[in-house]
Amino acid sequence: MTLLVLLPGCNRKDPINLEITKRENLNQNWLFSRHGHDQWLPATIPGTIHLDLLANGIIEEPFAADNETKQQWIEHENWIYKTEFRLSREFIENQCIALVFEGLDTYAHIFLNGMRVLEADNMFREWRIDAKEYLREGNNILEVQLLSAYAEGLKYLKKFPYILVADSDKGEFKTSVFTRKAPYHYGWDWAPRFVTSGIWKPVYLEAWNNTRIADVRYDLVSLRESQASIRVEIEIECQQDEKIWLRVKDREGRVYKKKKVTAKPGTNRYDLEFSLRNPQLWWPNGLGEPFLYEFIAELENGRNTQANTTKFGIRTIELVQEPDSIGSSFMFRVNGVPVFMKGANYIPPDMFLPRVDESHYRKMLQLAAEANMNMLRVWGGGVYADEAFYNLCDEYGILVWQDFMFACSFYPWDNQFLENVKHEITHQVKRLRNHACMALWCGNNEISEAWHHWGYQSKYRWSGADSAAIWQGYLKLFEELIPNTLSTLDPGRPYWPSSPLHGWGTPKSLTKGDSHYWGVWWGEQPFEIYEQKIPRFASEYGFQSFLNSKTLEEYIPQSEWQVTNPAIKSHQKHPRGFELIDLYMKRQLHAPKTFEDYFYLSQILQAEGMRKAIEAHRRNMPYCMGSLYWQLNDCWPAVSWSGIDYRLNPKALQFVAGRAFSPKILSFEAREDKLSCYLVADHGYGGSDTLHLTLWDLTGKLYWEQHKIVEFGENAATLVYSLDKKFLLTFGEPNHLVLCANIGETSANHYFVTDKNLCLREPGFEFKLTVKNGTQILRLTAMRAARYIHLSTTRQEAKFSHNFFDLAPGQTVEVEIKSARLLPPEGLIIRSLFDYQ
Ligand code: BMA
Repeated sequence: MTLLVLLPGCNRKDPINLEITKRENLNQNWLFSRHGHDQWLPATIPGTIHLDLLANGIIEEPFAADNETKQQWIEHENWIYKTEFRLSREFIENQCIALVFEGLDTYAHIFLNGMRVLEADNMFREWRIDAKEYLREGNNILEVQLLSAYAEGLKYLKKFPYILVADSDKGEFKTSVFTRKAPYHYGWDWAPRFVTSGIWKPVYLEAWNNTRIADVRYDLVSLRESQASIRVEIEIECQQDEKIWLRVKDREGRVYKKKKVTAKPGTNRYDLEFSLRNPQLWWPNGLGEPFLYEFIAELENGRNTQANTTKFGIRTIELVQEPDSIGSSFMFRVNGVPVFMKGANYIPPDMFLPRVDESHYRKMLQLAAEANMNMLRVWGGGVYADEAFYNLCDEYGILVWQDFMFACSFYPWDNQFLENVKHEITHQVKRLRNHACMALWCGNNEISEAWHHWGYQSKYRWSGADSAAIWQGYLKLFEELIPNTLSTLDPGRPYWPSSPLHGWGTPKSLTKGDSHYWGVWWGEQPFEIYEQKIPRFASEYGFQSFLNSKTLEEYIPQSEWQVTNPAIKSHQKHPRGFELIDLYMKRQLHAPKTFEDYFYLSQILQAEGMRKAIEAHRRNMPYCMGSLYWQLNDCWPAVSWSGIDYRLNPKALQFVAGRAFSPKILSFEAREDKLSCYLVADHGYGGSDTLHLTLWDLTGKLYWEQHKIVEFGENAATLVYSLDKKFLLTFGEPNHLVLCANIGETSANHYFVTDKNLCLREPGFEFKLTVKNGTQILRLTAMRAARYIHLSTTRQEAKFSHNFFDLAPGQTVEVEIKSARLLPPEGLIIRSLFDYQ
């Protein structure tokens, strides 16, 4: 939501065009100092202490080498930020002036012209105070004292009568749960520990006279094909009685509804309802256009107008949990259509978020959309994402599963804490509820699972009484406070108290609710287990891989690239990470010969595991109606579960998941002697076509083929062909064979043995680089079967539209290349699994 400030005369078509809210941006001229040291250095606002120290040369790049360990002193210090700004008489004479901090990280004492005006203690709240009486014409001074979040949390911890848990918190004392601050700042199994401080979002003064639009809420009341009915609730803050006009219109000036009211001192709420004929709907990615209307809510008081512009998508969304013979469904229905959710879990894209700009979010969400994703889960151990993130999700048709920021820990439940959380929830829900992308609110990540399955009661020696109190605290927060707040602020959207419903070790986790299946990785089970453990909705599952070499090189020189090197080790935050990668590598692939081999091998290992899971989930629709892997992105250059690394360079997973999430896929399921070929099609992709099946020797000899016209339903997984494995194996040894299925552009390959046992031969690539309509195209053919082909370049940067794909013998593929200059043939590197045997 953006506040549109109309400056005098800026909209000449409007008869009434004077402004009533004015903004005085206070992001400039800041200096900062360490408390007790009188050295003032320039600061960037919005920002964070680590970035200011870096910009002033006080610390080195925090992500380089193992600098993290050297920079832990920062979290123990208090920091002071100050700025001076001038105000005109005209500005000062406004009847109301508010000082607004959109975000303070975290414990902040604010002084305006020497007077203490605010104490803040929650990173996720907006802070707005009446500042008029403290301001003066001419020079003004604003000072922000930022207290050590660790020290403040520690005071709270020492007073709190129970031992709470925060296993991810790497501090000496686990203070993170006492502080409403991004949990991942304290360390996670993919994040370093940087407990930041800062004015992390914009700060400004806002001035107006008598009446102000404080909030606008859009709700779809009803939807029929020919008509949508929309209610707009406008919240007006008022000083003295005033007659005002309220209007809802569009950019073209078409007025949908107007109303004359008398605002009373305090907060006033007005409903305006209107209908739209033949509404254009907002559809998730892949199912249609995510159409957005732009509405302007306007306040006019005879002297002037104020306007609020909101993009609003018309769509219905339901979470359908219908009991069936096995358990209950867990399915989203959008505009009446059941939609299989395809996507990943999103974590904050940096440790230092203020430096992430809109173009970074755009690039990331474009990658998600290109990978055919239609849902991201904003995971509860990070932050409520930036406005740009939700705007882009609206634009790309990516639904958001929104966790509240609580993860894997137990939190206090005293009144002060709950009151603080209530403000946080209120602010965030009001901020996000108008977004078409918002699908679901979720209380927390894995806290219910932790309570029931992680053995904390005995590990932390909680007495029966302590256990009961901690669980009551949990219920107060996630079963009372949050749902109660939502019931007035956003009753139409589903609320899910904790993700997942049941722990992955219990059979119930597969019959009802959502599931985090960590039998792979944490449980060391083989990837094939994904084919048996089918949940109703997979909201997490994952496997680690190395980042891209180019990204790592920026932070750790090649000369240090060894798994035992301290710098490399510090970029792997899972205690058994390398060990587990090696364990699975031994099962699936040949061991890496050099450190460099890890980049490719660990990435295809991860991609292959995730492919198995995604395809199994989709083949089992409608039993399973969602597949969100862990995790989309990274917050620093790390070895992690992500498919896109910190620099937004895609890993093999990003390409492989993109194909597995295609609207139409072919997928083989191997069970004993049977090989079943499925076609999974999204809504609108059903039909009939010719299925081609071919069985090859890896060297290129065609043994067997079959063509058949098959029919397949939309929004369904259809078994299109059943094969007898024994029959196929009469043609050759299993390690020499590949079975290929094709329907038009859609294809799938089945290998009869694990990759390490495949007898791959030198693929005999032939390629040609051409230019078609200004785009460089690579036409690539393999003479023999090629597995996990990796295209890269020697020097110049280039992006490939496809990568990490297989080619059947004689098959040709066209790949688009994007680069600043045309890529010369000698600049192209083509490798495949054969090169790593
Ligand atoms: C899930 C997440 C995170 C964690 C990931 C990998 O449980 O919710 O807590 O980073 O697993 O271990």
